[in-house]
Amino acid sequence: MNLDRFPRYPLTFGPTPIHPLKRLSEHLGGKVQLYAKREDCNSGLAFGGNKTRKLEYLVPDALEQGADTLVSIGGIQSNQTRQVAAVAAHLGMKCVLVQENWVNYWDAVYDRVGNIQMSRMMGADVRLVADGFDIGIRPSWEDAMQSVRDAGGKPYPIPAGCSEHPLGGLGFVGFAEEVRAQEAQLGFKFDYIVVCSVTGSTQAGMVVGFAADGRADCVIGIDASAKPAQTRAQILRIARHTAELVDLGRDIAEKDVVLDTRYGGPEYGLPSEGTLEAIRLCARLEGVMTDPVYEGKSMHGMIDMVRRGEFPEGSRVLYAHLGGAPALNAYSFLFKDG
Ligand code: 1AC
Repeated sequence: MNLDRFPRYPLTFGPTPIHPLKRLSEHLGGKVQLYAKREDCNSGLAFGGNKTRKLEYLVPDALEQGADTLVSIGGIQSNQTRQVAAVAAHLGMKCVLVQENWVNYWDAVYDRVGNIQMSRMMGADVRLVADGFDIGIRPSWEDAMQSVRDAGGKPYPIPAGCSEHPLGGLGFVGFAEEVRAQEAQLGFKFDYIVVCSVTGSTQAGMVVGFAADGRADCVIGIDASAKPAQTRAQILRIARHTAELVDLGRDIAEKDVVLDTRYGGPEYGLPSEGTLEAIRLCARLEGVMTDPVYEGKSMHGMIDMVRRGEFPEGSRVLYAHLGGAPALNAYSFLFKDG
């Protein structure tokens, strides 16, 4: 496998920490050891997160092309767009963000706090669009790119989650390589890696990265799109493309993509009772914050699988914490009583 031939522009602090979730593991019976790898504190750029790791591989391409404006898309409380705004500010580039109406949730301040507040504060041109949730390529985003061209600028396209970008899977191939190096220091290997999936390139990159040592199907994706067929197809397609890019040396098969569809409901962006219980449990036992859109759903999945005995006794499970806590402000009503 050859990741090193792709230029990487450093935006993160370096390898992200791994730490045990001791009290949560004990609370759940102590038969499975849970750990977290903290992509949520990977950078000093507006709280970072998984997209910042991916953007390290897109930025050299944007600079090479002489682009002056990063153009991205997500929901109103998109973490992706906040991270793109931060990177644009850091590089001295302009930024246009299309924020679609992906979530059926109305809180008085939903479009003013959290991620979108920070994007505005970092100087991004934030454009609210009424279209609903879809992880594919969107006309609103293509229109935004055209508007930059019409104004004489040079846009650089960064699709939702960086996922449909040809280089979007590389960052999380690097994540797997980083985990392998950390495992060598820890003196053990993780049996499973739990990760939230919506637009697909985070899990796709991990599948390729862990395929290198035979662990592709140890990556347990937890669907948070509530449209898992589209998410699964996108993971598989991005993983196959990324495997070719890095010369993995073998094809990615259907069975390499494990996507658990039990925890994504009731809808994208809306938590179930189980999501909320997991968010509170993790916060109260570990002081680790997760959100109702992404990480609360993967935390729910991991906790529920431990409770059901789905991980064999003695397993070590690594929870990939991808970020997302800035969106919590937009859901303050749900947590008004804690
Ligand atoms: C859906 C890409 C995504 C975000 O935050 O915009 N994770």
